[in-house]
Amino acid sequence: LDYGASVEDAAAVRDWLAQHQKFGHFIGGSFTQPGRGFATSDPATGEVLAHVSQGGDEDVGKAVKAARKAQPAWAALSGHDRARYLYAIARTIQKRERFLAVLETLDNGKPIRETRDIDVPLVVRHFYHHAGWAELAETEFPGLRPLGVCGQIIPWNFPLLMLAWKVAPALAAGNTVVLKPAEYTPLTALAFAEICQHVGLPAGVVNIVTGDGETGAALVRAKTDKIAFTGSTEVGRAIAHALAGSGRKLTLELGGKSPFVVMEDADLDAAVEGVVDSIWFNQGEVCCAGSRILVAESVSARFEALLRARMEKLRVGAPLDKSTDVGAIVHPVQKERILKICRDAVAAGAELVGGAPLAGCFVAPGYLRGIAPANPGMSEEIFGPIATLSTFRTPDEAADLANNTRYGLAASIWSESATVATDMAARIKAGVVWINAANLFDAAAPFGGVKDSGYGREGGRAGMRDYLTGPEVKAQAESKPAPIS
Ligand code: TXE
Repeated sequence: LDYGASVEDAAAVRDWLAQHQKFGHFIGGSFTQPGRGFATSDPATGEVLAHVSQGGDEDVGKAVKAARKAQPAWAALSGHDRARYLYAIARTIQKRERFLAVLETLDNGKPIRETRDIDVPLVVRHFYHHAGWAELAETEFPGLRPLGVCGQIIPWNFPLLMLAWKVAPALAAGNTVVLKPAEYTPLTALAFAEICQHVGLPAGVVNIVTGDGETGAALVRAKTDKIAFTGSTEVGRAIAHALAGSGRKLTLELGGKSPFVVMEDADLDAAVEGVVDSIWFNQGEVCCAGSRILVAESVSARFEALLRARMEKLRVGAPLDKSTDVGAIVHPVQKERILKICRDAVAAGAELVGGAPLAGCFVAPGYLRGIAPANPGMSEEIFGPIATLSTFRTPDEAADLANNTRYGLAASIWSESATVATDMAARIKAGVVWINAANLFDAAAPFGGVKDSGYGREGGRAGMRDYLTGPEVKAQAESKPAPIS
């Protein structure tokens, strides 16, 4: 293996795992005794990494109680003092970034190049950015106050990053949290709990309860003031029903089937690189992946030839090897899900180019061509390294196809003309539209969906607003300069 992190980093992770072996929950500032639970494994090798505990109503209840107890004092700190903790967390993650990158790669299967250069740096950036918001919240949101205790449920595709997206703004706003990581990838959340201890974060401000969907359901039932959920549309819908009429705040970041629109005048080489960043990044396990490629018919043959040549160069393999482009699918269940959608699409007449199932938890990158609009492969989230490829004749048709989905999370448009690109952007119903780019994230830019992709925003001012409550503030509107006549 050509390690993307040093061999010492990998050894440090091995030592840490050997030291722990079994994890309890992190409640009120310390770890509980490990209880009945389950193993978490490296999907690339099947090796068991550690055992974690399965939280039930009682564990969740204790965590919520600890969070409730800690919240008034946390909210009473000056913004500056809360910022100091967030800066300390950011700095500590920065110091441990190689360790966290290896741990994430082992638990999730994603390539080390991505955890090292994308996931963990974005996590650090998120905590630094929200330390700034802790300083500013009082003056930027006059009259608003924290919600109280926030329950947060996160998925397995960007485990530490999703934790950061949820924990950083909640804490900056003066809330305390109970977070449940996904059952496939609990380890970086537990390493984060140690970081909270290391920086001396007051007990109960962050609590982490591990477990599966039942633990998530227990957290939804518990008396928190908000649930922030990222995951499947089905579970999101169930949570929305459970919370209806409760007066508790809810934000949902759900699935997507985002269009990747290549206009006639696009730079085709750049657009092909965009596809690599879009659907073959993170094995396609990305909620905002540009999974439906729509290309202008006049350039589609040239585009497809370039796409295929580029796809065949991608290296699928050992996630810790720094030359790997596509790592392991997170779990055999997810692999089977990907393969089934592809099998059904092919049975219904589509052609699968690439996309072969490989030994273990690996799937080769691929795309479905000649797929009918009504084929479930066109409407369901595949959540793997497989895109669909279809053509359009006119911009009107492109916009119709782009919007022909129950989702509205993201879109990516490729054109050398600013007018063409911005006209198309305005027609697509999605929370985020990238032009000549894909999968770009920043802590300052709000992220979130419309339609069945959910509601609420994470990141930036809008993300902070979703962790505060109180009368709507008119100050912003009032302070707008008068238009120049
Ligand atoms: O998601 P779940 P799964 C999509 C993607 C994927 C599919 C299934 O299409 O193929 O969902 O993935 C917790 N109450 N996304 O089954 O079950 C669960 O423990 C409360 C898109 O893994 O939604 C985990 O922590 N919580 C997505 C989290 O919800 C419950 C990322 C997500 O798991 C629960 C992941 C319940 N009843 C999957 N049941 C994205 N938007 O990025 C489960 N959970």
